[in-house]
Amino acid sequence: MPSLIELGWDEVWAAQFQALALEGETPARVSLEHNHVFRVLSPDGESLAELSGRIRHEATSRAEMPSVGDWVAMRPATAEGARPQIRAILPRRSVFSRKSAGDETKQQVVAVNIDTVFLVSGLDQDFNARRIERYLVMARQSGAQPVVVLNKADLPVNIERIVREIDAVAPNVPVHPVHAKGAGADVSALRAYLSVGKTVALLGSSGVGKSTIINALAGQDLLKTAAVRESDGRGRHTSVHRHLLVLGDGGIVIDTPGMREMQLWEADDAVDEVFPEIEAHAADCRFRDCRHDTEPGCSVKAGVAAGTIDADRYESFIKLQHERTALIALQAVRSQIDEKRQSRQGSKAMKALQKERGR
Ligand SMILES: Nc1nc2c(ncn2[C@@H]2O[C@H](COP(=O)(O)OP(=O)(O)O)[C@@H](O)[C@H]2O)c(=O)[nH]1
Ligand SMILES: [Mg+2]
Ligand SMILES: [Zn+2]
Repeated sequence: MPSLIELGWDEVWAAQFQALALEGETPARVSLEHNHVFRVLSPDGESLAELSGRIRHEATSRAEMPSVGDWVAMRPATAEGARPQIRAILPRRSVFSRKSAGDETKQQVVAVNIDTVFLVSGLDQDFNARRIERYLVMARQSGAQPVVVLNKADLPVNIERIVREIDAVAPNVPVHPVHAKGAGADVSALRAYLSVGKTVALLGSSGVGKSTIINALAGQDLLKTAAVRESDGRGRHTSVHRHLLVLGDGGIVIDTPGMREMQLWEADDAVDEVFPEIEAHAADCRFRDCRHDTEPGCSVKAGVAAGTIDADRYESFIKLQHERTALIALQAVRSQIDEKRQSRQGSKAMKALQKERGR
């Protein structure tokens, strides 16, 4: 069984736990989520826990429920046979979110309390700079450190050229080509991110080899992997759940299923951070709040015209900025609807109470 330290526990978590937990509750980390039942890990082993009524009723959105990677205060199983129960969630240090797939304006939490995000691509697929930029914005926003991992380095491709291309779109981000499967497999470059208690989440399309990388790091087949369909080079969706695992040599990994849509949920300054060359020009724009779109006197557009800013990067920046602005508008509408619903519920409850009292 992993110790608390091996699960990522430290003095700060301990202090937060002290402040939140009641007597008899113990700390545990959520490793898998399955329709409101949660698999949690603690030094006592693995157990299935359910949510306390309070969390279920007070959470105003799915994002306020436990997610894979959360530290929780748990009431152990009782002698009477009641299941362990999650009573509180410790404040999250990092949150990787996306907008949930489809039309709804909802936050989907992908993983929390992660130190590093591996953005995994397969060298058998066309490398997509735009997708990497998008993932980088989301990773920066999460608060975790992004690392680009290029898997399947055994394939006959020009790795140096691809690494150069990535360096151009991901300045200041480490890039590691690795080889996870077959003779000569080597993922040792990734071990530096996996010291005891550190948590890494692996993200990327299905078929890029996320589960295979975890198996290689673990030195055993902990996770199922799937051959890529030859027809379209896409992976099959083997993993449907996010899954947190503790490695024998130290370190914690979170496997995620491939997600087709990766739309931003939040991106305060993250877009600017991923496009430092645009940020650098922005200081010279005529308007301080220039969006570098149609404003006159825009130094960024001048940079694009002069060729000092790459035109594709600029397009990508504008697209992500628009997505971000549209999202903020949608979120505002959403919260108005929620407020109305809550006040309606509130007034219903008030009427019921008045009726009760009047009797
Ligand atoms: N050639 C090669 N194939 C790999 C490598 N890593 C994984 N694969 C294969 O890629 C396919 C998808 O792997 P999987 O781990 O299931 O991908 P996931 O969907 O990202 O978890 C499987 O057939 C793996 O055997 C690698 O380094 N080289
Ligand atoms: Mg997988
Ligand atoms: Zn501008």
